[in-house]
Amino acid sequence: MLVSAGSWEGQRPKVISTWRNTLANAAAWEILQAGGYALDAVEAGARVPEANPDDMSVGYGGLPDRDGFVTLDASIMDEKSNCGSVAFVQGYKHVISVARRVMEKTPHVMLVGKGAEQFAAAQGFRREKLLTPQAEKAWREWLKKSEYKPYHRPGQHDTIGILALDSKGCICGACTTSGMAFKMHGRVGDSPIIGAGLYVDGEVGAATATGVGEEMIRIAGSHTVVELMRQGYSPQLACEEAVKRVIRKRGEEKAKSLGVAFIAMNLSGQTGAYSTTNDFEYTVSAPGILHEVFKSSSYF
Ligand code: SD4
Repeated sequence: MLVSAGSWEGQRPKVISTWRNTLANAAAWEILQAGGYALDAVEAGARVPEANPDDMSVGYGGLPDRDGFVTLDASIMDEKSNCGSVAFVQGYKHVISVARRVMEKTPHVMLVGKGAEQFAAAQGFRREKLLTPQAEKAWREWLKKSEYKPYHRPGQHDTIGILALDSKGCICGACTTSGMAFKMHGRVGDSPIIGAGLYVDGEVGAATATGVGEEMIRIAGSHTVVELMRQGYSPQLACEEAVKRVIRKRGEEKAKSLGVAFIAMNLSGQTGAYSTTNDFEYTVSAPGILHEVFKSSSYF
């Protein structure tokens, strides 16, 4: 694992994703290195953990809510600020692709719950059971104490947020998750909320988030990171300022137990990552540095 940026900074094409998402980066990279479009790259990347039953934070195999339902959230955004999102969706694992269809095939940005499921069915997506035996077992174990602590631990909540800059200079992003494990039924986090869990501005750059979504929503986190970059902050300093803003609002004591992390990339291909806690990792792919995992710097 590498700990700091190297000579690959500022190159393109480039992909950055939250956590140890090497296979997702590889899928995105395949498209980018063939000269493909960043939007196709982030969608392809996000679909990898969505299909992986061992990833218990995204798509198929995601941990359910406290009532035992797997409910998914996702969003996608392109360099022209077109965006689509779905929230509180049950029975469809590739919600990132449903979100892209919302963006491309409807006059809307966001569809939720039954309406989103109806739309997915009409678009030909296959309905399937998403609760795996492994996730059900974890839920039954949780039910014994039914203690809800919205803190994210490595390996337990690794929502994927993925940003790509293609060889033509287009920047796009995607974010997909099963949300906080054992959340209240109906709870929606930051991931499908444009500006909170994901934001892209083709003139500036992009940012995405992972962790306790309520905190990102409160400060419109990903939008904040992009606006700071617009004002001249580097992606790294922009991520740091957004995390510190959460900490200032919550106070250090409370913030210690809140996992909140941002990653960002600007149009020059410079990247940044920062977290409240010291367990956050992110994955970068660029010419000469394929799907490398980095440890993020952190406040605590
Ligand atoms: C949420 N931000 O639903 C997501 C959860 C997450 O890593 O990122 N977990 O609040």
